[in-house]
Amino acid sequence: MSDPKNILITGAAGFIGSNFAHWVAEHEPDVRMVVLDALTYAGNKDNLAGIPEGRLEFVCGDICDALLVDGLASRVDAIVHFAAESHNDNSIADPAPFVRTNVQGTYTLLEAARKHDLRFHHISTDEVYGDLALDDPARFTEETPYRPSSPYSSTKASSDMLVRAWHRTYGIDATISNCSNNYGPRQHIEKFIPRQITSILSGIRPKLYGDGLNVRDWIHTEDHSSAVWAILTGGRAGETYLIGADGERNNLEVLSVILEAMGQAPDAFDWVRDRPGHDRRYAIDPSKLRRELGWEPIHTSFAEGLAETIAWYDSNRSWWQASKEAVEAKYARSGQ
Ligand code: NAD
Ligand code: TDX
Repeated sequence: MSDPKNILITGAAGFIGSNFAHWVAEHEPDVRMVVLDALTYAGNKDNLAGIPEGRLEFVCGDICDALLVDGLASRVDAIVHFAAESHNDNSIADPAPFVRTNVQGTYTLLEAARKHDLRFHHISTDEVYGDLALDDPARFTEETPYRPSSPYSSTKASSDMLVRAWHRTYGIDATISNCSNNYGPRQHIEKFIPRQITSILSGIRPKLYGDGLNVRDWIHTEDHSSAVWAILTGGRAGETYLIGADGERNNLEVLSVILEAMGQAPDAFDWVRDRPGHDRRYAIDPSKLRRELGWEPIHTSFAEGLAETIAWYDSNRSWWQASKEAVEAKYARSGQ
């Protein structure tokens, strides 16, 4: 058990980290947050708007900057590490920033946690386990062997290995969570769900990779936040927890829900080139998290969560409109 009152959150100008910071602001009134974020193309300081100034200090900087990280670590009692290069398609086009941020950045934070004896929670992904066949009854568990497929997932797997080694060798009080695909407000429009929503809002036809039958296990980002808090405060040192909300759906099904909710014809989309090495199916067995920490998701209706997400992109056009053209131009260059 830990009871952190001052936490350093990395990557909280991005999608999941910002939603976590809002969750903490709302649910944990005694906790003060320091956010370290480099504001890459994926970071947006406005994502933290609305959190009272006394609750959160924003520092623009790189998690690979050991001096900066050391200074911030000396002022907190825990690190929650979200910062990463997070998009598979980008990692295929240019893996270099993924190796740097995801591997070297995690190493830099672990060294600071070791020096200052901090609680450390590492945010990872189900993609470290590779993929499952569509007809396989199995789901990923904490015991599933690592078998990452993409440059992105292999750097996340590497960062998980560093965390495990720093726990075993140096005894740092670390936990890891591997979560499934998140959806919700403030997700970058390069990702599947917001790309399709913002395309429809812009009069562009949605794009489906390959045969559209790849399965992802969707969880609302607010449920991810509550699970991370449960693990940060109640998780056992050295343990891994899988986070998922029984949300398996193939991409065609997800797109169909979006098309219907937005008043489009069921076939109003284009099939495009598949992603090289495209993982077929992810599926999480979250039993350990539920059993040990009593966590339960609150967003149990995917259709409702998606409708709220569509409404968010509709009423926050200034958040995404300026970047839409460039994102689509980049995809067009790779035939997607
Ligand atoms: P995101 O791309 O939206 O945000 C990443 C944030 O990290 C951005 O604000 C960016 O500016 C910051 N960042 C990148 N490089 C940095 C550096 N060198 N120093 C400091 N800050 C840096 O990502 P996301 O989708 O919110 O993912 C957050 C975390 O959750 C990642 O670790 C990702 O692997 C993990 N995850 C994501 C999903 C998902 O569905 N998106 C699922 C499971 C796990
Ligand atoms: O336009 C698209 N059309 C399409 O069919 C895009 C952008 C994606 N896809 C497919 C590819 C995947 O099967 O949709 C699925 C989801 O794609 P992404 O949103 O790129 O997510 P994914 O590759 O599954 O990875 C996500 O979940 C795990 C996050 O981006 C990762 O950070 C996280 O670790």
